[in-house]
Amino acid sequence: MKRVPLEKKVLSENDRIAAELRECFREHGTLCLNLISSPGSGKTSLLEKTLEGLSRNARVAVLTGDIQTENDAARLRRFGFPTKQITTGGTCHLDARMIERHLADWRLEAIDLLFIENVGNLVCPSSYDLGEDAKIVLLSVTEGEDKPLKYPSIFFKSELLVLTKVDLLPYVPFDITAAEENARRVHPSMQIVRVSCTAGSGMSEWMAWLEQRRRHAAAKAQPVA
Ligand SMILES: Nc1nc2c(ncn2[C@@H]2O[C@H](COP(=O)(O)OP(=O)(O)OP(=O)(O)O)[C@@H](O)[C@H]2O)c(=O)[nH]1
Ligand SMILES: [Mg+2]
Repeated sequence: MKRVPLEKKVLSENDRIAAELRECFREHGTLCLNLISSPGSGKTSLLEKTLEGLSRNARVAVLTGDIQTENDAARLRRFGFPTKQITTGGTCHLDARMIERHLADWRLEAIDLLFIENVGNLVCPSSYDLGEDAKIVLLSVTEGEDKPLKYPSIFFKSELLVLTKVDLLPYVPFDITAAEENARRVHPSMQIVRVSCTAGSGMSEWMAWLEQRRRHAAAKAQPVA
């Protein structure tokens, strides 16, 4: 029986669309960030806190992915920035075609910073390039410090680790130093910020990281002649 290498084909088609998206982002100087974590690690909360802290004039937009519900888009729309929900209907990750489709009626020239909140899942989203400038992985202190070792792919591919819910550290047996060491065993140059969205700690480091990445993307922008 002849085997059909379907997975490879699907992924290479995804890579083709992702490369086109990346080129578009670069032409327009749009910084695109892909936020990935287990369900409930605090992706939407981090985005809420981020949008709350931005000027009303900031040229920011959000695509947020979930299997079902518009809940996250409803939470994020309150801040007045363009926001769309991508409901996958069962698929456990976003793919480049979903991003392309949902961006079709947005003008990238009016967006400096595009956040993509992926479907809550620490495994599948790591295999799908969305054309982003950087993947960001979130790990909350209730999940266990061994997760970078158990799910190395996403920690290897992410530029930044956001350790979330650090306000809960006094109540959970989570060794934050070991978590950071584990992340750096997988990805030695990984940048790390410790954040609490409820207490607000670490938000200035996170915002500074964003600003530095945004300036970098703007400097790299190459408008089409
Ligand atoms: N104590 C504490 N709770 C938090 C913090 N950030 C988020 N939470 C809570 O964690 C829960 C999940 O947060 P969400 O922001 O919805 O997580 P998510 O990663 O977007 O979840 P999915 O989109 O379903 O994958 C909510 O009840 C939040 O209030 C934090 O910094 N500290
Ligand atoms: Mg969410």
